[in-house]
Amino acid sequence: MPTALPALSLSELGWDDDWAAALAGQSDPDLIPGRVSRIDRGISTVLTADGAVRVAAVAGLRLAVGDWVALTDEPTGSGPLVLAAILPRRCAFRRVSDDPAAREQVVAANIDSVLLVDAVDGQLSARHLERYVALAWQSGATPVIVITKSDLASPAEVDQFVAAATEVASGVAVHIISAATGQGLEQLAPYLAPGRTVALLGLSGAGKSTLVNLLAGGQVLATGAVRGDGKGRHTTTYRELVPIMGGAMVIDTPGMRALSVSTAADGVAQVFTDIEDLAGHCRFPDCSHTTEQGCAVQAAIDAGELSAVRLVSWRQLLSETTAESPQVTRRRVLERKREKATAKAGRSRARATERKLASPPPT
Ligand SMILES: Nc1nc2c(ncn2[C@@H]2O[C@H](COP(=O)(O)OP(=O)(O)OP(=O)(O)O)[C@@H](O)[C@H]2O)c(=O)[nH]1
Ligand SMILES: [Mg+2]
Ligand SMILES: [Zn+2]
Repeated sequence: MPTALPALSLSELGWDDDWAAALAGQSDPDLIPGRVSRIDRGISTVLTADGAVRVAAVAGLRLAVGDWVALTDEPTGSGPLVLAAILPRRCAFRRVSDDPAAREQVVAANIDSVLLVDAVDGQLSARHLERYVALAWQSGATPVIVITKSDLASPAEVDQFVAAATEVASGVAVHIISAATGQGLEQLAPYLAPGRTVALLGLSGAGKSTLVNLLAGGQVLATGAVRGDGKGRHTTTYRELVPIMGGAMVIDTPGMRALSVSTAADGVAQVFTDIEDLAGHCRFPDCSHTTEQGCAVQAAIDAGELSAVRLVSWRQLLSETTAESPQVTRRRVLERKREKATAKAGRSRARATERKLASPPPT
């Protein structure tokens, strides 16, 4: 069952003038705005200014948690609200499976920051964190690394964690917190201003739902113990947008392990800006950064300024971003276009039927 949510004003849900303009751009002036908080087997919970409503799926409109949608109460005005449109997303954290034929999933839409939650007792490797950060940059939101459960490690161990995270993600803020002791929570305040939306991502068992509960001031979401081998138990099985104290919204997500960066070329470049900058100083523009004379990347490794492991990682992620064949990319683009067209056609059909029903019978 969806969580019982108090009715919030549109601005508390993140509505602003630009969203209002996007809604006004829709053909129907009587559309009702709402924000998708959860999706269960085709039924979405949408938060409107009058409270939460349940909305049935409409073919061709693939909703994501965090989406702003336009609802209509046509044709009768008294039945359940019907999904009419998804307002264009400002940004979205997307996930693509390694299967090239698979569809892209939007994990969280219209988020301001992505909090990558990494527990000190967890199993998130630096290599894995790189993927998370690349996808977070690609989403258009600001990535932030949150190292949790600091109460379970010594200060020296926590320092090591911070150093490892900083090396992986230069330019990304790193915060150390403990949901058990409350340490460091105040550092998250800037991301949680009224009207802001953050997504919590990370491995199962990292403590995402525990953190949401703490921020929400109550047991809103289920949490689960970590197994003896340090792995989580996949306690959270759906994504959910939860309003928290202070006026922000948090999207909790199930732990994710396999992350493909095949569609995140820009995000990967952003994670490795240090290497990309160095590569710009190599003597040969087509330098492979292996044995060439005047290679600035190898020089940085020799000088101890860049780890060789990071270069390997950069190559690996780059090769994945170029692995998607043009045909597959084209298929994805066509799929998105088809979705849009189907949704539009479905809506005009529904309107034509309504008009027929409303018009007087022929005499
Ligand atoms: N000691 C300690 N334990 C914590 C902390 N935060 C979370 N935990 C525990 O870690 C376990 C996993 O927490 P969850 O919040 O369920 O983890 P999750 O990231 O939501 O996991 P999934 O829903 O499976 O993705 C629970 O037993 C929590 O009580 C913390 O700061 N310190
Ligand atoms: Mg959880
Ligand atoms: Zn080079």
